[in-house]
Amino acid sequence: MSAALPSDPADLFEVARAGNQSALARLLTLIERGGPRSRAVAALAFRTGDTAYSVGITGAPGAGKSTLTDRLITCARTRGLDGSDRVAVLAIDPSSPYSGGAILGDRVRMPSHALDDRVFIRSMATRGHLGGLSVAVPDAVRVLAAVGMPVVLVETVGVGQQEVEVAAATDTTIVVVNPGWGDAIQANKAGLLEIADLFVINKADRPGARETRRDLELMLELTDLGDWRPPIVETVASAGEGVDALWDVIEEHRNHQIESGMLVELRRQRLEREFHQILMARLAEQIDELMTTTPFAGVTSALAAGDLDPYQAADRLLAGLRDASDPLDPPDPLDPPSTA
Ligand SMILES: Nc1nc2c(ncn2[C@@H]2O[C@H](COP(=O)(O)OP(=O)(O)O)[C@@H](O)[C@H]2O)c(=O)[nH]1
Ligand SMILES: [Mg+2]
Repeated sequence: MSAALPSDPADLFEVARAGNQSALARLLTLIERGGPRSRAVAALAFRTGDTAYSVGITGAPGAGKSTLTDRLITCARTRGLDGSDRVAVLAIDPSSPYSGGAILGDRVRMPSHALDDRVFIRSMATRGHLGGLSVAVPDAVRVLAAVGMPVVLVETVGVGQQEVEVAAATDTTIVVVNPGWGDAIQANKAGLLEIADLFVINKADRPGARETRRDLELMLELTDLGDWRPPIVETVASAGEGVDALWDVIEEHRNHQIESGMLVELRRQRLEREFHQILMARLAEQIDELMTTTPFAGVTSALAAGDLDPYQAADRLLAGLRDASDPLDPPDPLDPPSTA
């Protein structure tokens, strides 16, 4: 399996499409790292037009997301989605117990899964990727789709705003809570409520599941819902209880999205958001670069000296960005911005 992999992204795709998991892992590493090769991989994946149905699993640390994901892999393998039994997992939660492409638990209990080339599991970090998680994850999902993965499960810890956004960028978003959740996690409750297509009360073996359900139902009543009312499913992921019912609800939501035309519309909106994120990240990068150039150091000193107010300083910088498209006529940033 350690045969040398091609370095050209197009060749890597070909090998990955033939089922080579190391090649697929390499493609995702390139995506993570950012830079020109990442762009090449992203472009190749995008051009195929292939899509995967993505399911986000988010919630507080310890809620049971990884355990649940583990169970959902089994559902995907045995029941499939849309007639396919392949499945990929992207773990964005750094504490997830996946190591070296193996998920602890099932793989240990079922050694045959260790060689299961129909399951691909990957933890993701996005240190080098411009735009961070919110751009790297959609890229990664498209790479997985392009090599033939029909379903991608994305485990994200629902604490930061960016993580919540990543979870929201999946076709079906599952918010995992536990009994007693109402009092425990106030911080990002509103954010999580907003993105949930369905709720899972995991650890339903513990006291308080009924109260948590009531709590959620009450909140849903106060929320302006569209034509999909997020169902609430109780599970005991550690024992595999309720997971089949959860898979049913995922399928239901997927069918609803397809039949209502929402899937196409939401994917279009997400692509637009992605485009916006990339633009923002690139502009931020350009601004940082400009700030290190001598003329713009002048703007900063003029600001410090009180000759420019912060708005004027920003005007100068933006004028510089606009005019930077003409490298033969670099603008003097201390000149008043052109009114053209
Ligand atoms: N009692 C109980 N424990 C569970 C259940 N599901 C998961 N756990 C345990 O909760 C802990 C955290 O689970 P994990 O899946 O790593 O949570 P994550 O941080 O959300 O991914 C582990 O010790 C699990 O065995 C459940 O349904 N009931
Ligand atoms: Mg986890």
